[in-house]
Amino acid sequence: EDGSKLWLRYTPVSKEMAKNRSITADAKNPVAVQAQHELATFWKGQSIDLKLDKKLTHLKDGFKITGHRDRIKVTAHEPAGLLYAAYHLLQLQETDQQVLNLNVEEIPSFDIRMLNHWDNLDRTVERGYAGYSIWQWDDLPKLLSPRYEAYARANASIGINATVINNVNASPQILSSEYLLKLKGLSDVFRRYGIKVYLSVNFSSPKILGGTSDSDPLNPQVILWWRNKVKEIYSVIPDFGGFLVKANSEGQPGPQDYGRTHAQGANMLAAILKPYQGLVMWRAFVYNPSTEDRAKQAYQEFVPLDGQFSDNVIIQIKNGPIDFQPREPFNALFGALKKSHEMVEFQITQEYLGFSNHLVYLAPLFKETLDRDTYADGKGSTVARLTDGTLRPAGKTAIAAVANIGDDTNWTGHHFAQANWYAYGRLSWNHQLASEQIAEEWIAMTFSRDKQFIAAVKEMMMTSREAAVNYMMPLGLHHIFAFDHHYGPEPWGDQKGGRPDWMPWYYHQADTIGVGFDRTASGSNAISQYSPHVANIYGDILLCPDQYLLWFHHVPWHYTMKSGLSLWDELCYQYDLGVKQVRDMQKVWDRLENQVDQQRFAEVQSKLKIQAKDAVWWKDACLLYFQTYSKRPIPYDIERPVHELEDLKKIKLNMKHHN
Ligand code: BDP
Repeated sequence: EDGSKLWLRYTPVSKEMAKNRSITADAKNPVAVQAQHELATFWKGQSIDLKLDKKLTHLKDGFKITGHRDRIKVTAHEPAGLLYAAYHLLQLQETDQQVLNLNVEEIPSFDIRMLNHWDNLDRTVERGYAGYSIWQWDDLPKLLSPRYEAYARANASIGINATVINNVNASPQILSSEYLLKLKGLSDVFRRYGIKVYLSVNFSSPKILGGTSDSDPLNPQVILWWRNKVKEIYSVIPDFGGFLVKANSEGQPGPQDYGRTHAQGANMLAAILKPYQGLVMWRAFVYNPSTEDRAKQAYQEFVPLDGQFSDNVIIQIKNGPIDFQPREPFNALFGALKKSHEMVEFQITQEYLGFSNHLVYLAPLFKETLDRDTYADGKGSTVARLTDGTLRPAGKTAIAAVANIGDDTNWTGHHFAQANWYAYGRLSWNHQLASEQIAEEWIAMTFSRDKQFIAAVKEMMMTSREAAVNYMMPLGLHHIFAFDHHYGPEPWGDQKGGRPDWMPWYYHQADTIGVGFDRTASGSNAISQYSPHVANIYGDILLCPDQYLLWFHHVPWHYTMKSGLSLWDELCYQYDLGVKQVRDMQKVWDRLENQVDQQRFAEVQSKLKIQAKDAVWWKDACLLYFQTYSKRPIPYDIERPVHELEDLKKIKLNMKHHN
């Protein structure tokens, strides 16, 4: 049992049962045929009728299911809706739910439910912790690995319908004719599962690949190059989705290299894609080393451009204002852009959450952002409702997340990291689902349907994200990771000559008085980017929730917290709690030994050991380091540090980006 089957463990019906049934589809579309095939192979009931109904536009690519187990009718507006309905039925079957009197109507929350792969053409993966890229470029398009279909099927089973197959730090080479043909090989497989292909593009492609004098978006030669390239793409891949662009960010080229704005750059591409119904996802992840607080920069850059973006441009915004930290407040851009389409970008790959070594269930993190009320259009302006078309008219609505998939046998490095891929897909389909429900489904389909087993594992998953925050960066601390690889703690980190906005001291601001980043009016005033209601809460030290305290405030060590403890003591107890929570996760897992296959049990068990050791490492490193400022004792009822600070400072992990 190597985990390669993910949550797709349906067992085929017997030959006997298969004989006298009628599972019919009135559509000949390959996606509809796929739906019929899945049900014919795995559904244990009698008759199913799959129908397309062109009138049911309100369903989008969702579906309606009526009837009972032995007589079911599925209707959809799109062929993909039939496929999603098939997986819905199989999920009910696999999780032992009643299929009597079904009357289900599901309409997806977002039109475009997208994965972003940060895969390079040499098959390394930026921030990938599950081996090399699954795209075998050397063999494409001739040889199609069976993994491509398995990948597409897994995505379709949770509603994902779009994939950006290459890194946002994009090689221009992906747009070469040679690679476009390879891409066609992939897109032909994905199409049967309702998945469209998108590409990350390098803004300098015209110059590098096409030999134009520059890549200025207003240069007619440049525009002509893009126009021809886009034409070529659509001649090879007629349903191509569009471009994702990281421009003028972390050294990537962009329109600003030529004195043009993000809007000018995005609109140039959008105009060319428009006749093909193509889209531009333009990333808002921009910041520069300057005296300005990094957390404020994307807002400062993009808000003045609001109203200038074409209607087939969507601004793709990371969930928080810095960078996929274990916990961040929501990005102030959500709602602040009033006339531009916005979408959320999450990170499934655990760049800042212990790679594929730590068990961290991310549904609660995703929901924390989606459910946050920005108050941008009054009460109820959650990030989800601002981006799903409920509150503001939108063209196509979308959501994206950076994938954690690699060529490891179990796809994601850690068996439980599969749950994060699953959870992202389920939430992109329906952002109102509860994290608990998603966990239950996933456990039942991946491990066991035993009620007690599900309850125990769910409990472990549900605490795991808080545990990680507690042992890494409680109370709003952020970005105190080791330089570059972002695995272990390095609150003391200071690379000589390095960018200040990549140094931990920039973020924690520890001194003899206290710790935390003052983002109120007396500090960087990042708080002013939020709507007044939110700013009043986060900006007031008395009202600010503990979980964001050190994000927004520089707080004295002796400050009395809501708990009655001093800040210093509270910090110590939080780190200690994180360690204890991981120890508890170990206990829960060990107790389940007889209920899990040997291989997955042992593999998860040994990952939990790493996580427990890392948690102690984090706790000791952070407490011993911050203690050099607080000059206060670690409360005596807490486990004592087992490391010397000086030894921890010497740890040089040989963690390459690509391990
Ligand atoms: C950061 C990663 C970096 C990415 C960048 C991005 O450390 O590798 O290229 O985000 O999102 O989190 O562009």
